[in-house]
Amino acid sequence: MSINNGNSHFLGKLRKELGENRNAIFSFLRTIAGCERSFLLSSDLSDLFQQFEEEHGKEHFADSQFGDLIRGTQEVAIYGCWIWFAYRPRIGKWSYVRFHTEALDCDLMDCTEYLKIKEQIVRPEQSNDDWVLEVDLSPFNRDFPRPREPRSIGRGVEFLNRHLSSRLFDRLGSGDNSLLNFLRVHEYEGHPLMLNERVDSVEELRSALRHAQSFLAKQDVEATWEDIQSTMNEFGFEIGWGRTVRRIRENTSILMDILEAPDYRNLATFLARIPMIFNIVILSPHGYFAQSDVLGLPDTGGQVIYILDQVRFLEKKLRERLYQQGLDVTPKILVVTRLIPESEGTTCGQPLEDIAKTENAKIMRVPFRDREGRIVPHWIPRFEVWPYIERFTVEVEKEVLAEFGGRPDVIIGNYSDGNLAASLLADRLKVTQCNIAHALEKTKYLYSDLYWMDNESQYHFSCQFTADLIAMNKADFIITSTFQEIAGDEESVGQYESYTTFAMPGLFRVKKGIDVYDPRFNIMSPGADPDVYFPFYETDKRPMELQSEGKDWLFGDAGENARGELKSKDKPFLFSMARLDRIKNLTGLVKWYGSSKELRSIANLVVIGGNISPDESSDQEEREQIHQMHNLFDEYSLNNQVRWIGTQLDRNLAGEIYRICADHRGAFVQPALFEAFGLTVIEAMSCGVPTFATRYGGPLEIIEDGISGFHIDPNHEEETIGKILAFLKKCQKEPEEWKRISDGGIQRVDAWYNWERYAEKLLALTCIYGFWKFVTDLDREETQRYLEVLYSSTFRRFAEQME
Ligand code: UDP
Ligand code: LCN
Repeated sequence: MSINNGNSHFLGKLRKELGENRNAIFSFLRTIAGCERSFLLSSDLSDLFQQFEEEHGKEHFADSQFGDLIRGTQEVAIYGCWIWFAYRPRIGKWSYVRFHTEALDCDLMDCTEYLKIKEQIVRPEQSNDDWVLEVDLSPFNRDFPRPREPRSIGRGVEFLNRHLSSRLFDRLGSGDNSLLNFLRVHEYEGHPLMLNERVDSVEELRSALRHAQSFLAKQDVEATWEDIQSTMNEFGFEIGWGRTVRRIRENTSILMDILEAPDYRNLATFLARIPMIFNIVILSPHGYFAQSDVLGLPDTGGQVIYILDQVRFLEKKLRERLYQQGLDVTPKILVVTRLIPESEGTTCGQPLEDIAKTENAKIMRVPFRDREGRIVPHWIPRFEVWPYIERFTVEVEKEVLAEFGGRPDVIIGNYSDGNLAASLLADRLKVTQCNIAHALEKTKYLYSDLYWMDNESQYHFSCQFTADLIAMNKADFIITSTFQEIAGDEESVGQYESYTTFAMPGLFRVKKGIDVYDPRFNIMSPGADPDVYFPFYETDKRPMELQSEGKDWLFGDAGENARGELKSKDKPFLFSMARLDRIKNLTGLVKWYGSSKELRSIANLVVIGGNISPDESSDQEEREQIHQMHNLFDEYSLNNQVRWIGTQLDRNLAGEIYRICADHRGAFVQPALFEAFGLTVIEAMSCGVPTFATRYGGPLEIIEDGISGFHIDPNHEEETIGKILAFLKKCQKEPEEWKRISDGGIQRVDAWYNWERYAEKLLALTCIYGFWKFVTDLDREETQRYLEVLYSSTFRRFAEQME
């Protein structure tokens, strides 16, 4: 084991404290051992620590290394006389420390030793197996520079630009032609773009640019490419430099500057202006994917909204770009999903569907097939799609090539299954791959890795986590909605970070699965469609029919798609809307409300989610939640104060319901046990509804507590109820308080969650990472090969067993 200086200092201090503060440390370690549990989470440890300090005084570990260790520990493993601490002193950094409770000594260990202990605890029969498959991607990335500061995490493109420009500078100095070659590969339907064969070396390019510049200087800035085309062709230039002389001048001059001395800003600007994106494939295989009547169906939620909005804004930006580049080309976007023949009431059985509010974007549906090639007719949960992905991808390849008449320019994967399919397809077609996780399941389920075998028949995490590892390491770039999605915060582990080091006993041991400092990560938050989610006070934009339909759902007869009535209609109401998954915790919210007399006296409650009749649901978890919801209504007699709407509402109508909630001076509550991002949170905020949202996941970053909404901890019921009550009471006395938070939410979304900016950046990233892939020798051939082995030896084996 090699210990660097920082670590040896840390260990030295710990050992010194062991000598000086022996009794207190020993006593606390014994408290841990006394729990008689094999693992403790950070919250368990912090409860024990708090209790210890209450009993023994705070002075023992004030300003101590041991105290810091306890505060920064994410997990404790207890095995025999050893207590192991997985210590995370800061974002993305981990150390493993073990104490011997009898000898009272401590050591720093490497992660493999720690993982082995965890494996021994879970599967003693496999005891200390040195020969299990150990996945370690670090050797492949050893030479690639990466940022060091947590603040640089998720700003990969900025880092990459700096790195690329200095590399390019060295290369140009040594007469390298890579930039030139890159400019020459671009073509559209057989027509060359940017440069023709007259320019064959960097010297010739410089000379052509000089000629072009003196020629352009004499032209009218408003003249178009057609006006100057023949002369430009003779110099060696082809269409793509700009529509007008003004733009063409600008671009030739940026390129001259780059050839002189590459500067990262110039390089980024120039790359983003090259016409290299015409056709985009977006993969989202699982769930019901359609434009209406699917939201809220099992496994069908924010990802669908996200993609449909993304497509509209991407197409708009792409059209604007191509126009500015001087091309009269209509870009094409295909969202590829699975075709589900048995999906009555939706369009999920149709092979092609035009996407509304776009010119040329379509949903393409390709079926899942079994081994014999028969179409799988029914919906299947996202955890069970694995055996079908490979066959699906092969069929998608044919369909996409036929639809585009060629290869796409970028493939964007969504969620674990879409990202795996994107990896396979991008590999086969040799195009740039972008991943969007939306939500990684690993952090959602406690010990989903360690005890994977216990849950395998329901969740198949063997396949999913292997697929995640493959896809996240194969992608050219990764988009995340928040920082915490990558690297968590000071206290909690990020979703991607949880893939760094973990064990799945009996499957593999992951020593280094991902590095949160990887420059492929880019944070780009989605937005909320401003045509649908706008402030309640913009009355001109609110159609009367929608308002009265919304009020009917809230205050009219319950009918068979709703339960409960709001008897006092003038009260403010708390509102929540989500898929009826356990993790969304809508039943938790109903229970909090039911059990709080005070809350019930101040406000009503409205929840939208699931179905009223369990027979209507095809999903086991949803059926359980439906039963639980009915039980809560009965147990707390909620029929006069809670309206539960159990049907899928069109999002324009849902938008209006947020606004009616604001009209009533109510609040939105997002009570999830974990929420990866939380589109409903930004929707509610955009409509001006003060929002309380879970502190576990994206909402922690979206909302600034007390300014643009509030954080709640769904595990601390009383505190949460107290926080909501305090706000409602304050608003009764000081109505400006409600307005303050409502305005704060609107401003926050305006400033940070914006689809226009998102689309602009996604296109720029595609160009820059495409260039990276092309010009450097870093297209990671070795990594690809390694991941292929993982795919065949592990993923495929487990996926085949599922069929
Ligand atoms: N939604 C809806 N009707 C429903 C349930 C959800 O319109 O009955 C929409 C909601 O407005 C949001 C999306 O579905 O746009 C859910 O996204 P979110 O990110 O909140 O959660 P997810 O379902 O993706 O986990
Ligand atoms: C999936 C989730 O679970 C949500 O938290 C996100 O908002 C949604 O996808 C869109 O990315």
